[in-house]
Amino acid sequence: MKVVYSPDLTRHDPAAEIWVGVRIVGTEVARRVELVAAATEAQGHQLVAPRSVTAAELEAVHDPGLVEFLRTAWSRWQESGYPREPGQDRVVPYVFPLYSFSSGRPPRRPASLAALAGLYAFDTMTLIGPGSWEAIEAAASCAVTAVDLVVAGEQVAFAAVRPPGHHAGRDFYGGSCYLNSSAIAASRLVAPMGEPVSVIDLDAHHGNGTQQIFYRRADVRYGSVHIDPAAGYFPHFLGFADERGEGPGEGSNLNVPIPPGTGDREWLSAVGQLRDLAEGSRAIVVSLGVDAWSGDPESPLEVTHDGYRTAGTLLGEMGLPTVIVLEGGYDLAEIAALTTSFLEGFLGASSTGPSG
Ligand code: SP5
Ligand code: ZN
Repeated sequence: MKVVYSPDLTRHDPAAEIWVGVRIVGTEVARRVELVAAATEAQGHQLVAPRSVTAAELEAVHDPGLVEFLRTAWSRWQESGYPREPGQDRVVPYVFPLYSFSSGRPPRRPASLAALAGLYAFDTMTLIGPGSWEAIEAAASCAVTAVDLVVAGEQVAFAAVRPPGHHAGRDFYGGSCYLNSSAIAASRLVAPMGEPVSVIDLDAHHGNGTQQIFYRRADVRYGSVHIDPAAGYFPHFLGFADERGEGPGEGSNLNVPIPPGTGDREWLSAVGQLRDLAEGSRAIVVSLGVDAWSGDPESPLEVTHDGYRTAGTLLGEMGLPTVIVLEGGYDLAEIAALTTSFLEGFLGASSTGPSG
């Protein structure tokens, strides 16, 4: 299997998260993806460099205004002087134009860059600094390169990337995510592979961004198993079971929220439901977050290494062309082993599965 990876992915250093107004140490660090890439290489997989993602590929799922903001925010932040006064060395929003704030009308474009950040960011935890754009773009480049490989006939390709993407929507970023690599990959798969394409999201958190991008689309289905937002978990406002898609997308969105403490048995039964949603798809994208692992600092789920291996088996058995994209997973001692467990399960099943 080919693993698409770029050293540029390590250039993003958010350095911190602003959580309940307090600057705390961030867990979405560059080392995560270095460990994953090294472990896959040690297992005999070949690391390949990405080609550049095109503007058209980005804008198939994202608002050009969001892309332009992310591309230019750090240099504009420096020009605006915030690093000196008040002494903030990362792009952070401070005011948010809520829907009802402008009586449902589209908000004005503010003159202040700190205010503009609030037009695109939905939280204060997702900082932008030097090198952020290069890594954000590289993650999308790795995702479309993995698509190229699958379109060219590979059964599966793995985009070993960060920052993650599944919380980023058409015109918003947050949850440590900026551009949605999994959604970019899924959208890019539709024309060459046919529809539907399904995104199966195993990250511990609901992928509200992927859901939003495809909510009214029938060509890409979205299914997710995640920590129940009703139990008090991020992204709090989305990820409930009654979100089933709308209009042409009605029925093509499936959320399986599960309570804190859930272990392998029930998590894997939910993965089975996601597999059913993806039945009949021409290709799948796996949003592979490994933060459902029992010791992860960002989630209270209790999935084991064997659980991830079996999830890999369940999805590999589908025998469909598959692009795997790394999402969350924050324990540096375990992220590589969890990822390789999934990949071993997947590859063991797909090599003996229905389409060989
Ligand atoms: C891609 C991904 O897994 N994003 C996860 C973002 C979840 N972040 C939630 C953060 C909630 C506050 N965490 C503070 C921990 C303090 N101990
Ligand atoms: Zn997560």
